[in-house]
Order: sequence, then C-alpha cells, then structure tokens
Amino acid sequence: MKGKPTILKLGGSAITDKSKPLTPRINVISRLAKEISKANITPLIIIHGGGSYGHPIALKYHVKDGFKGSRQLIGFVKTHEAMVSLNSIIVDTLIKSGVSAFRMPPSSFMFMKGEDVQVFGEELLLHALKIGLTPVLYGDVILNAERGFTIISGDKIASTLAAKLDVERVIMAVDVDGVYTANPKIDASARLIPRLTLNEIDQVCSRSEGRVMDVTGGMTGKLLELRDVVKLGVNVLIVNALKPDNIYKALKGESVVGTRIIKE
Ligand code: IP8
Repeated sequence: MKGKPTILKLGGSAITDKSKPLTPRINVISRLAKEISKANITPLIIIHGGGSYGHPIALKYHVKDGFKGSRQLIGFVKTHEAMVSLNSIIVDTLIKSGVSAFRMPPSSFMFMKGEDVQVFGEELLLHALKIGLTPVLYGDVILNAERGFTIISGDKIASTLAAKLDVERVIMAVDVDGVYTANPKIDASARLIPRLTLNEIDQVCSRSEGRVMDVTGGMTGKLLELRDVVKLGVNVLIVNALKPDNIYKALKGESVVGTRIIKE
C-alpha cells in the first residue's frame, strides 16, 4: 500500500432522495462512480450513509436507542437489509465504472460498547487496501455490549477509521456546499463557511437548531463526530456531491468550493 488512505464519505442526502423511502439517486451515484474511477486515488476507503434506506426503518423501530424488546429485532434486521440494498447499488455502480469496490459490512467486523467501537477488524481493512481493493463501508446496525444493538453512522465509522488507521484526509460528500452560518435549505441569509477550526466547530454547533430528522444527527452530528478526526491532525473537507466534478476535484486535491476543517 503506497501512502496513507483517503476516506470518502458519501452522504445519504446526496445519494438518495430523502423525501421518498428507498429511493436512490441513480444519476448522482453513476456520476460519482465515474468521478471516483477517473480520480483513481489509492488507497481509498468509501463509506456511505443511509438516506431514505436506513433512517426511516431505524426510526420506526427505535434501533438507535438499543434493545428494549424482541419486537425491535425485526426492525434491526430490516434496517440492515435496507442498507445492504443501497450498498449493492453503490458497489455495483462502482464496479461497472472500473473501481474494485469491495463491500465490507461494518456490523460484520465491528462491535460497540456504549458510544465506543470496542472491536474493529482493522487487519481485514488494511489487508483489503494492501492488495488494492477499495473497501465500501456504510452506516449500519451494530451489536453493542451495553445496549444490545444500536446504529453506527457513516460519520462515526469515518472518525473510528481515522483514529485507528493512519489516514491522509477525510472528504465528506454532502448535498450542500459545506457548513453554513444557518441552514441553507430554509434560510436565505445563510452564508458558506469556507474554513473552520476546531474551536469554531463548537460555536457552529451551538447555533444549530437540531432540526434534522436523521437518527444520527444531520450536519450537527457530523461536525461533532468530525471534531475527533480533526483533533488527530487529519484535514477534513466537506463538499457538495450534487455538483458535477466536485468529488473528482476533491479527490485530486484540486481547488473546490466547500468547507475545510483544520486543527488550527
Ligand atoms: O446516514 C446511518 O448512517 P448515516 C445508517 O451515515 C442507518 O448517519 C442504518 C440509519
């Protein structure tokens, strides 16, 4: 393996239509697969979110809250199956574009205790990278020693990988241009913040209204999770995946509109 891995997280809002259950944005996924293939960055780990696949089912059965009763078990497995379906679409599309995309379900090689990932099969991931595969992970259900089970978000997976592996950078592909002073989807006065330091993350989060319906916390949850990544000295770039060529440029290290998060 030459060099440190890049982590690319494809946000669920970009790759699915969150207003309609189980609806992938096929055109976006196809274009992103082509951009990833063209950029030809190795080693690369791709993680994707749940969007309209994982979140509605996880919410219905309160999977994130942990095991409270056997009626939730069907919701646990349905949430996982929904994520496997979305993952199949992503992996198939990447393979058609020439990327050696290899599905690695987090629930099969990670185990949590409370808020922390206690077991993490990093040898598997490192071996896959070493032989040139592109692992594709995703926000998933996960077994949890304290809670029975819970949900692990793609962002939590990204921060876990950044902490356990020596990673180069983390690129977060979302459905807006980056972090804004307010929610750009509902507030016309919202301005893009092109550069954010660790200390500024707290200020941005305290202004947030917590309005996003994700079981894993939306942009605020993302920033809080990324704080741990940035603390490690890993640079983070949040960029709009709905705009053609942005992911290609971000992967290639070319100039692109977005929010860069740095330690200081
Ligand atoms: O969309 C959560 O992943 P995220 C996935 O990255 C599930 O927060 C299973 C709801």
